[in-house]
Amino acid sequence: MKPLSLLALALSAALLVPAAGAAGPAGAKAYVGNFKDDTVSVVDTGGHAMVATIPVAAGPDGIVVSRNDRLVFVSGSGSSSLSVIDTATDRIVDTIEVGKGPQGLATTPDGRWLLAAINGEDRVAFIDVASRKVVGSVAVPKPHTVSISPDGKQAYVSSQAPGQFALAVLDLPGRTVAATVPVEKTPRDLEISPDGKTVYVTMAGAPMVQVFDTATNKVVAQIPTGVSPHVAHLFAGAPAGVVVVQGPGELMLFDPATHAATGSIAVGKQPHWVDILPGARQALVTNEGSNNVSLVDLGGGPVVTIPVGNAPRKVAVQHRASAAGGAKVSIRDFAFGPDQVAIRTGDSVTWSNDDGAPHGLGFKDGAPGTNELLPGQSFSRVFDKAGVYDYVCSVHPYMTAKVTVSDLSASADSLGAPR
Ligand SMILES: [Cu+2]
Repeated sequence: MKPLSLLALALSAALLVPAAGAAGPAGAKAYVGNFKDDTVSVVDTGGHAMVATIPVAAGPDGIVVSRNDRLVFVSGSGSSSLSVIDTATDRIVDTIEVGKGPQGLATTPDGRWLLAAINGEDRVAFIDVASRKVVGSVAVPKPHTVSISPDGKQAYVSSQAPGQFALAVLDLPGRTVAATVPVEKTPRDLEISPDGKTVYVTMAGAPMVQVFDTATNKVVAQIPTGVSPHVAHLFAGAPAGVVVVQGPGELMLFDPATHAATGSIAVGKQPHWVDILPGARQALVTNEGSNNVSLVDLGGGPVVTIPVGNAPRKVAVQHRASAAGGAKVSIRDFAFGPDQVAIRTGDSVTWSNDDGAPHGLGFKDGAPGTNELLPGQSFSRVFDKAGVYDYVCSVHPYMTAKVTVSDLSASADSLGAPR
């Protein structure tokens, strides 16, 4: 083989991915903010190991994974910026200046907006995810954490100004404060239920979870807990609600219908935060006092402990088990099988040439394909925009097929289906 063709082969190989046995995480990746290290630990929840450490803005506090799983936003509470991590490379790709002391973060179900509690400037910032620019703010005294309703229309914000502790209810389309609900003690966290009807609130010095009805903003129940509950959350599709209880170092489980405690699972020291894994059967809890995370089976299986950095606080897990999930198409007998696949925005399609002859991929929208997909090779494309994508084999144009991409926000994902 001539050197030139070797180079051409190497260039085309850069676009190709192995058909099977690809290296990389076995499960969704979790991003853990280490408060005292100014780093984020990346944990492979399938392989039970820390796979990367990423320096971020000082005092990592809020963390969210974008709805399409491609980016992670981390607020530096000791800075004035958010660090943006690309999940494909686990490197910082951007820094967004948002104002002094950013804390809690949340994204809208359609993935378009990121809300950031700018604690040092008494406002909640609205960030356009596509342009990564702050486009507006709503005044809220000492905002700490943010939770967005499943319909994307409201946000609840814990407001920690001394003497005026409250839950601020924001109207998102109007970018206004719709209501201010006074509470007796410092609100620590609040989380809206998947049906949007309930908010679970924890407060400093109160060994209970207060359950608010979002229709009336009144307390309708209290769930007694051990000392220092930090976060109470009912994740979509999960078999039980969970409460991270710092004093005893446990994840308490509760029945969302009766608000009764149904069990508890021991985790590490001074647990801080929790997120759910895809499938909603396992949760990941950060242990600030023991510098590790606990992977907890909500059905009561063994707890796996994974070391991370110094003082892990917030954690966010990717919404899907694998970035290369999506759909698979096999090329066989001079045809695409199946010739129609349906995926969601952010998903990928992987084509493998399982035929005896070379094929290719030509996309009608002009996106790069390949003219040389040899037997045994495969090719992947990520689809970020909803639509119908027709394609052909670039070697045999009579081979036609299509990919239908629907918007994540229009799917059941935001309405309580397991994510
Ligand atoms: Cu072909």
